[in-house]
Amino acid sequence: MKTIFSPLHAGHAGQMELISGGLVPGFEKPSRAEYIRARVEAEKLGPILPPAEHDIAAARRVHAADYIDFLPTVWPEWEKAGRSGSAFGFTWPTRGLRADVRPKTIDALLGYYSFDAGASFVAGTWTAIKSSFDVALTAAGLVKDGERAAFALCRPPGHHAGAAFMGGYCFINNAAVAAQFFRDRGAAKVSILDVDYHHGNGTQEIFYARADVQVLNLHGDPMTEYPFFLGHADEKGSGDGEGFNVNYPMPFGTAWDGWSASLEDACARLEAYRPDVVVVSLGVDTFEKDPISQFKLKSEDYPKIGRRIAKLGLPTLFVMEGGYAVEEIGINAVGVLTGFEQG
Ligand code: OKP
Ligand code: ZN
Repeated sequence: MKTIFSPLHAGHAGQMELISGGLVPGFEKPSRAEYIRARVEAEKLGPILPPAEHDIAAARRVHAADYIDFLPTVWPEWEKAGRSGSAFGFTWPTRGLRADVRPKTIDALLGYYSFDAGASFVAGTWTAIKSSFDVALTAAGLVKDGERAAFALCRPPGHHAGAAFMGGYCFINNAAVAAQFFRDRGAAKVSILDVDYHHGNGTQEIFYARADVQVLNLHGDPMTEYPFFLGHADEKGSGDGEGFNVNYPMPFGTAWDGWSASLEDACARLEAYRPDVVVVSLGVDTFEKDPISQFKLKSEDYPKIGRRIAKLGLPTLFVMEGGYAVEEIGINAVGVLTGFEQG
């Protein structure tokens, strides 16, 4: 399978994040993508190709136009305000506050367009976001044109980004953009299978009222795990979308037996839905040694995930999401892909 990769991700570097009472260098760092890229080469998965530039209009198909327009302005506005460091908000329009009035200063806007302080900007962030979007759409184009599968080596990731907000290292929801691209190019139905450790709240929100995109999410139970405020089993979709959103929250410590039972159920529902194409939000932070996660998958489990997905027998786009054990991130992510190729 072909991998689409852009070196422009590397400009999104040195951003800080809040965790456990302090400001620390972001876990979502450039070496993640470099380890994956190196493993794609070492395993001879297939050619690594650069993305073609795509019109940002494709992002507006799933995101609010004002949100997308805001993203490239963040760093210039931050600098204009005389700031350095990482640009992120610190005030959010939660219950009882006004989210219907768009404020004016950069601090206010950063809060207005985010749900946490987990997606911060540095000088190269917008260029990286755009390259990640281009990577997703270029890989989606390969699948649309008949390839059995393609790997979008996206960085930054996307599944926490909603229609009008960023958060959790995510800015543009690459998997959602790709799913919508398939719909716009003739696919009647698309399934998104999100195997990242964290609930893909953005993807769920974007497609929640829609029947044409099925969203299946395997993740740490939001009662105890980030993003905390979405991802429960009783969230099944609304209106036309009722029944087309399925959540599999699992407790801390979940290992292959429990996790693969959820995967099996998700795959059965996916098969019953009979989509034209599958988008896999591929996070490997389910790994036992992941520094910010609490599942117990082993490196030997990842090829089994790929083989099960291959058994669906559908055109498949893999979109990279999380995974923070950088030494093993390539082994695990590419393990899924080689398992798929063998399946
Ligand atoms: C992104 B993806 C506070 C700790 C919370 C957010 C995790 C985002 C994961 N900064 N960290 O789903 O892998
Ligand atoms: Zn994650």
